[in-house]
Amino acid sequence: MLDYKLYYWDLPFRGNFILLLLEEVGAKYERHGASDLYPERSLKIKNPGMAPPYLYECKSKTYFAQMPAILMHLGREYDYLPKRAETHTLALKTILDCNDVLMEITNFNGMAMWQKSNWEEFRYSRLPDWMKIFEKTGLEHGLKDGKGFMLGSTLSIADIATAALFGTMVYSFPQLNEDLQENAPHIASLCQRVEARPAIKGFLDAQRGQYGNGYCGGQIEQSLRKMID
Ligand SMILES: N[C@@H](CCC(=O)N[C@@H](CS)C(=O)NCC(=O)O)C(=O)O
Repeated sequence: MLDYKLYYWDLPFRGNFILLLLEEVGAKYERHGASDLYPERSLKIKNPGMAPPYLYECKSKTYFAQMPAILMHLGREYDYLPKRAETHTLALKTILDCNDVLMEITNFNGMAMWQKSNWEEFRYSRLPDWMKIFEKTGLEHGLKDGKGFMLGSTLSIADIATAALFGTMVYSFPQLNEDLQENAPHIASLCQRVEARPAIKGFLDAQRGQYGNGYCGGQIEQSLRKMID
């Protein structure tokens, strides 16, 4: 029996946050193109949402939009949420931080293309600060040399989200690997450990084999590549 249908493009960007968790828990899911719902049907579904990703849950016959809400829902369903109030809240905060970084690296969803001056401000000021925020959070709550996780001794949705953010970023733009190693070495190693988990590795190998280093697509990815290359 099918558990979920994910509506998103064949790009990792926001989709991988959900896909890595679905793979990790062994959920049965189908992938559908974003255009099956977006934009025409997005107002007509139960629990309408503005933009992909959308997750359809078969057992409740409901749709969920907003990547952080989808991850929180799956985290609760599969017991990947920290139990304590502080770390539970930090799990949501980590996912929201990830979504802010996605927004910033795409210059607010491609609202305008990157120019050298604002790109450099982002790459050498905002991005390192974001990396340090993840590093400090991890070190304060459970991340150690080669072991431990963002919010304790067990894997949670915060680790999945962190790997979906920075693992994907440095795979798509290897030039940023040095930035991550310098500002957040424990996060770099966490991403590698999460990406090496068997179900996740199988998925990523297949995705990367098929789609290469594609990131968010569109003109904004071209603009990003122009800045980084
Ligand atoms: N806050 C939403 C943002 C969704 C979003 O911006 N999706 C992008 C693709 S990753 C999109 O299709 N945007 C087009 C639009 O907003 O109409 C989330 O986290 O899911």
